[in-house]
Amino acid sequence: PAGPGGPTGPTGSLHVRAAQVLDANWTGTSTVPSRGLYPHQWSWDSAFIAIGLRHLSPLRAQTELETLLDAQWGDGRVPHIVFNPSVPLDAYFPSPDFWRSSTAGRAAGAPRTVQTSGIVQPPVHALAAWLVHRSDPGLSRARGFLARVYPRLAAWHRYLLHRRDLGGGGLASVVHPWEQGMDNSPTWDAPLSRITPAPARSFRRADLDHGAPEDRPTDLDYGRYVRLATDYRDGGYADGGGEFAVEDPAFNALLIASEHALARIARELGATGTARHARAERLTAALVDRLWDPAEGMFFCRDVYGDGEGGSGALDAGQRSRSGALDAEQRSRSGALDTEQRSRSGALDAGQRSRNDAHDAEHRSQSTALASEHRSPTGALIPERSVSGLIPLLLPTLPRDIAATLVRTLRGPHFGLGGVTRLVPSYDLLGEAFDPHRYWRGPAWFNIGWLVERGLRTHGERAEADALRESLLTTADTSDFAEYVDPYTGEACGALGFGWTAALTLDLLH
Ligand code: 9YW
Repeated sequence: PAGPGGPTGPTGSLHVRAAQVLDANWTGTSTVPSRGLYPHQWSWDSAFIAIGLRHLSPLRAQTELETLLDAQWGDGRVPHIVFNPSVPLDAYFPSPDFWRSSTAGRAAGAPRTVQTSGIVQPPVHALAAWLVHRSDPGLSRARGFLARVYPRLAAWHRYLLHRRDLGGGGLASVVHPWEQGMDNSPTWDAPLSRITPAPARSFRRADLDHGAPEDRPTDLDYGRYVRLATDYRDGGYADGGGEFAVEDPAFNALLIASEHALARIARELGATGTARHARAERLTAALVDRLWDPAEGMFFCRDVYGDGEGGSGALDAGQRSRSGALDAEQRSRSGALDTEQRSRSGALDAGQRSRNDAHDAEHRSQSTALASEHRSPTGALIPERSVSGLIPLLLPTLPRDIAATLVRTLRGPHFGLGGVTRLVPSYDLLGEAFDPHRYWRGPAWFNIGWLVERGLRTHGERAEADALRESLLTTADTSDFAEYVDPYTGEACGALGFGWTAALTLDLLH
């Protein structure tokens, strides 16, 4: 297949150039996000990269995910970075000697042979594993791919749903801004302001060797990131003792999408998957219950240790009136929900089948206990419009009126889709902290665009999805697969030849 306008650029089609980026970033067992800036394996990058790689080589895509899961900790966490031992320590900060996973993480079951970070990233992996399987089911079955990754993915979700339910309402919390993936989003400013920064001279920022300082997080941000990570490490990476805990809509929406994918995987392996689908539905209800703000027309983060009154409607009257009321006609517009696709069930031996059923039963009873024990909302919603609050559009079973409202918010003045912006900004165009070039404080990112495109398509917004797809492909092309871009102009920022930009370009071309 060719790019949007056929062959582009002197070196060939968009497809060929995207494949070249992925080849250049491939290490033999996984793909780096960027050769210069990020020379190791990153967790959610690998999931997005596998989604694109499956069109080039389903085997490489499977290997990408298996390499990451090989570094899983005994408590189920999948680390956000798996370090490449042949890369010099000073190439990236924080390096393995900062995280000290094999010693500080011993109680949490960190692997002994590979060095990793001790925090996590959004759980896109089961979704990626399912999509990778679907690209070549024959190869997947021959290699026993799903049978090998299923127990690991199940343990990963179990970790998030139990050890990370710090708010007690059934959702997973992140304990560091790096875990949510949008490092310096204005959403973190309030919860981070309570954290005493580590002194600037106590660490050296390797990121500034590769990126323009005005496009990157500030030194003060880094001081706080370092403090949070140091405290977590020094507590043996045990959960529940920290000062930062946030329930994030994108993180939880991806967990829900992955739980539905895990249900399909279970079914392919011969179990019913029903309990997992049901649990995903309960999580969707918790997401709406705890993070949806009907007056603002989007989801917000909940600061679990914040001192607001909690409940939805944490935004003040001024913020509310700036966003305007929804009119009835727009509210009633709703996209067609995709009928949930059930996977064909594959043949499995009886032993495997009963192990999977036992898994389902275990989850059913744990989730029921959770739902009945914890009900009251804790903390306060953070009144910052991050694109994270639109990502639940990805979920096919989101209530219709909520999906329709999210589409309206995307098109409205805060995100400008189909109007003033080329791509979806990471943060409110009208927000005081908006900066079109500074990392997650405004620029558009391709993984986010891909998720929004999928959400629009899922809810029947075909014309809007087609237009966004076209914009993503054109901008990936003209920006040389940039890490992120100015949402108005598409001007490239950060690293070029970025892994998930190339991978998701390939996926959109198919
Ligand atoms: C850093 C690798 C990672 C992404 C994150 C992004 C950035 C690392 O790069 O974090 O050093 O700031 O924010 O989402 O996974 O691409």
